[in-house]
Amino acid sequence: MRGIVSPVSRESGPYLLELQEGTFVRQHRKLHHRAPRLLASLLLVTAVGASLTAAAPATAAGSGTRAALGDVIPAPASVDPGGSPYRITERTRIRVDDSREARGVGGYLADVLRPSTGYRLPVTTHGDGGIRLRLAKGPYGDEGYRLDSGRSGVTITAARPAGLFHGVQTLRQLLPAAVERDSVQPGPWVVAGGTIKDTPRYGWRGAMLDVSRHFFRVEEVKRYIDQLALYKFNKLHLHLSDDQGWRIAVDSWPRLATYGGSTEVGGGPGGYYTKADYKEIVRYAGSRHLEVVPEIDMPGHTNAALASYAELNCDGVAPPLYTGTQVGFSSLCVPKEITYDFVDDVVREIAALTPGRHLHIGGDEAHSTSHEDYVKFMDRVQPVVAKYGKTVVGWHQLTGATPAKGAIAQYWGLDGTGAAEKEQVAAAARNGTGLVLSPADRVYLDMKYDAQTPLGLSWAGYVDVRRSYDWDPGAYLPGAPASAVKGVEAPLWSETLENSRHIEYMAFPRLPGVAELGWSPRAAHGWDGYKQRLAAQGPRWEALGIGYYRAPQVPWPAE
Ligand code: TNX
Repeated sequence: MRGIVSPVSRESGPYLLELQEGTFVRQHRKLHHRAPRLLASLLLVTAVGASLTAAAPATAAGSGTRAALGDVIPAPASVDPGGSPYRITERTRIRVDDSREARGVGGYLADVLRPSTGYRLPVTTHGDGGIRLRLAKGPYGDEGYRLDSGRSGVTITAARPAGLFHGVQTLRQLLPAAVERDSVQPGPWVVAGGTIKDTPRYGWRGAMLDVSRHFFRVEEVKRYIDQLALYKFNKLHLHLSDDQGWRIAVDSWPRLATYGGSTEVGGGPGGYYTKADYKEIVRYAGSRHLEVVPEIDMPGHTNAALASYAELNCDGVAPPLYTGTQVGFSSLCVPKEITYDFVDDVVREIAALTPGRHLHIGGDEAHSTSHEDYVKFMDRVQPVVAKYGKTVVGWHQLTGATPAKGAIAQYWGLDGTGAAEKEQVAAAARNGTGLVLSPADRVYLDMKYDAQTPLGLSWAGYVDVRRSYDWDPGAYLPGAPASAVKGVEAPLWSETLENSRHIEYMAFPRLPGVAELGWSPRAAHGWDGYKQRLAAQGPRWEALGIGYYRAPQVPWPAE
């Protein structure tokens, strides 16, 4: 069994070891899941499962409840209920335009609906009525859609396939939770009547997964992607390198992955993505309309690289691999030319694997790099990202250097971060740097909910469900123009998290609140209404096998 080292174990108390090999008790084939790493762990799982699944028992509670038209997360921009509902029957067809992308969305919807309804639900370009997915010009933007529901059918109209896909997520939530199960359920499958017109507030609705501190296999990443898609996230930021592990194959520097990826926090076996694995993650994310944003954290957080290649160190001596949880002790060697050969090779290879526009270069907690060196480093590295056709994203410390034109800074300070640091970020924003907001004491999903939370950290304080939802990204940073805010992102750091079960316990129920902050208009914001809609998601997660934390702030339906 892998152990967790201090300071995490100290912080996490006696529960953590019990949860180490926690795995799914109930699994679900619609979401990809892991096989238990150790057979022996199964016995333990039964015991541990009791503590975590206590949060999500296998009940069909709420599965027959009918959703009102607006009972969706994120809240739609406009909801106009009325008219007859639509009922999906064994005769329903999924009608699509004759394009590969529309067929793709239709096929995805059929995969969601077929197992639980037991209906054939052919995806076809013919006929009338039924569920229609229609691409048409209109005021929908890149991601918006319109959903019309009435006696003869449900029509989702969008200008782009991503809009159809988001409309399908809305339709899914309008159906009873039991629709998410993988065996035939009784139904009926009724969608309330009326019209939804919906378009996102922000174009960046991200989630970050730290695959470095603990490695997550491709199937585990896909499972999280499916969960993100349900709430209309559109960016998956993968933190691919850190002190504890380098997780992506780089042909020109092969030891990064084979040696630098060979362990993780606590001394477990780690792992890395081959290029084929990474492409498969990118493809799968793309099929769910998410852009993968790869991060190679530099110049700090680089012990795994420094351990793999002695020549990257200023003193020419490779440090040992690191399996602890401290930060800020490593740095690439800024004065050495080979550093920039390394960066060029890595950025080139990762850019070539990445169809998305963005490449994240980290830049946080470079405590072992002098300010002067940090600025020099960023001045040399940002043009390399541009040279390979990508837009720079960096943690907000990048604003202490000179952000490249069009760069995006990801703010991870706290509400209480000092005015000077906030002003540095706001000034960059006034100068054209985009902002993605990830305030740690709001949306760091690795922060404990409260003192009893068995996983996670608490350096930014406890973050309960209301706290993670109840703030406004548009007005968060004083002095930053609202137009600079590109959106929000929920990071999930994995010092204490080892598997999908752990991810879900920390992400649910906070993750959907971040989705709503990123998607819904400010006018739709309100904790009292939100907590009701959130509570209604509980049975859906149970149907999907998502082991969530049954937070006391949320009025979950009785079991
Ligand atoms: C801060 S936020 C970090 C990470 C840690 C995280 C743990 C940021 C850019 N750096 O290195 O994993 O806190 O919560």
